[in-house]
Amino acid sequence: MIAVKKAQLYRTVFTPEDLPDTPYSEVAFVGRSNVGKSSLLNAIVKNYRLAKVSSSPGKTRSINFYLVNDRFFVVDLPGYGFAKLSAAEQKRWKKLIESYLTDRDKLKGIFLLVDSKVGPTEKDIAMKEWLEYYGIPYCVVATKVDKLKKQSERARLKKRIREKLGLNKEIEIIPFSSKTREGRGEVLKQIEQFLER
Ligand SMILES: Nc1nc2c(ncn2[C@@H]2O[C@H](COP(=O)(O)OP(=O)(O)OP(=O)(O)O)[C@@H](O)[C@H]2O)c(=O)[nH]1
Ligand SMILES: [Mg+2]
Repeated sequence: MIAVKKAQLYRTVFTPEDLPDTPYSEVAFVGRSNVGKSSLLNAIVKNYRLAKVSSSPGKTRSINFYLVNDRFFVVDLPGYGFAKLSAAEQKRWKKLIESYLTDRDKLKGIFLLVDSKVGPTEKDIAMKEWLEYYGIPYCVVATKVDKLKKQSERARLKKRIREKLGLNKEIEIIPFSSKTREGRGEVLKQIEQFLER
C-alpha cells in the first residue's frame, strides 16, 4: 500500500487551457456536489486542511491537482448537480470537466463517489455511462458510510448501488468514511492499481 509521505496543492484550474502538462500520472475524484470528494482527498493524505470542505454544496469550483509523494496527482473535481449555479456557471463547469475527462492521457482511473445514504442519482448514472463510453477505468466509492446506523442498510449497500448504477461484476465498490477512515486502505490500493496500468 502507498504510504503518503507528502501532499501539496500543485495547481488550481478554472479553464481547459490551464490544465497542466506534466510527467505525472493521475487519478481523479468525481461525484455530486457535497458527496465528500474533498473530504476523501484529505482523509487519504491525512491532512484535514489541504482541500476545503464545506456543508454548503458547490465548495470546489476549480479542478485542483494535488501532488502526492512527488510521484502522482490526485485530482479533486468540482461536483455536479449543484442546482444553485447559474446557467453560465453550469456551462463553464461542463466544458471544463468534459475537456478534462476526454483529453487526458495521464488520467489512469476515476473514483466515482456515491453517497451511501442517498444512493446513486440520475446524474451519477449518467456519469457512469459517460465513463464507460469514453473507456475510462473507474471504481465506485460509497461515501459517508458512518451515517448508516442499521446493520441491514450496511449489508445491502453494495448490492443497492450495483443494481441502481447497473455496474458490471468486476467494478469495485469501496465503502468509505472520512470520519472513521474506513476504506482508506482500499482506496490507496485502488490508486496503486490504477497507476500501474
Ligand atoms: N458523516 C460524514 N460526513 C462527511 C463525510 N465526508 C464528507 N462529509 C461532509 O459532507 C460535506 C461535504 O463534504 P465535501 O468533502 O466538501 O464534499 P465535496 O464532494 O468536495 O463537495 P463540492 O466541493 O461541493 O463538490 C461536509 O459537511 C463534510 O463534512 C463522511 O465520511 N461522513
Ligand atoms: Mg469539494
